[in-house]
Amino acid sequence: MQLIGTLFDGPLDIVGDIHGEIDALNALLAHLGYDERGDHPDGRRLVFVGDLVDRGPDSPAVLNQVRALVEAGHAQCIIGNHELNLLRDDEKHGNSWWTAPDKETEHPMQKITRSAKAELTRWLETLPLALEREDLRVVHACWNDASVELLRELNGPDWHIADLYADYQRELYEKMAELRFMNQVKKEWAQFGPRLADPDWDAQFMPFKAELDRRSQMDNPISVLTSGEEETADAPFWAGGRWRMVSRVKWWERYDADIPVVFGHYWRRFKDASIVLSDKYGPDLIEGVEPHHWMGKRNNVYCVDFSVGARAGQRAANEDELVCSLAAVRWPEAEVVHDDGRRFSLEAP
Ligand SMILES: [Mn+2]
Repeated sequence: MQLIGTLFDGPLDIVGDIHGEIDALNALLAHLGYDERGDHPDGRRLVFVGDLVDRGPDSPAVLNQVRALVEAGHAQCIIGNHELNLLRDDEKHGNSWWTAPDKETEHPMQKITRSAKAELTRWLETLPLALEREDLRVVHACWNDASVELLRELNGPDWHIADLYADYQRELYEKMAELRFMNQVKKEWAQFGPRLADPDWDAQFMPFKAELDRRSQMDNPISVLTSGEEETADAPFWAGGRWRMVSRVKWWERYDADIPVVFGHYWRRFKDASIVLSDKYGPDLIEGVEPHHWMGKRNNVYCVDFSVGARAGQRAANEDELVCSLAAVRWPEAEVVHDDGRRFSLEAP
């Protein structure tokens, strides 16, 4: 399979993270001009940046719809960190509809059946981790040249992303065990591990845990592309219910290539974004960047994830759901279209 694939030719509509919000997807596709079969009168085609699932009410419907669009040749789709969790059957907050369908969920959610799960797993295994062409790159979280290069060299028929991910993790742990590093991690864990989920802990920096966490992310190119670059934090910080020793990197401030990148993942928000938005990863990395401006060192990088994944929480809290939205970037027009029909021009990259 193509881990790094080739983007369709012609005009594209690149859709941000959907997170199970099937109504938002249908509304957005209608505003973009697609009919119910996914045909567009101007021959446009869709690209999905991943994170189709979790948090919203109907992840199976979104998967089925995107799969049908892909199989009909109307769309391409790449893997996000949430699809990676599904492929690994790794239970995380918001994905029990897939990993543990008998469990009660925080918000109402359509569950997956056993047979649909097997079939959708086979489909997800066919999806690439990034797409590229001469004038554009699309990835879920981060375009990192070294990681893309490693994966591009592996393009071939036999890969399963979940197996490849497990290989990278195993290699790292073997390397760290040889260096007797894991003994240090264990010692540190015995001393401080139980406090990591205690907000009242006078948090100590844990250098061995920090290094293991950093390398688990950065030595695995699948992790880099699907959830971004990370670095050792200056001090422990509290986010998403635990103390963390590594923090996310604004990789776009280092991105120095001519080719623009469109990606999702980072839960960008409008200025007055509501309180239910996740604090899972700590600070908002896109704070201060206008919602419809290019960003980064070369002003040619754009995040199209407008946090529609927070809508389930907003519904439950009776908040204005339109603070968060689903959006798409039209290319080459460089226009952003939201699921309520609002349109904004990006400046030239
Ligand atoms: Mn993501």
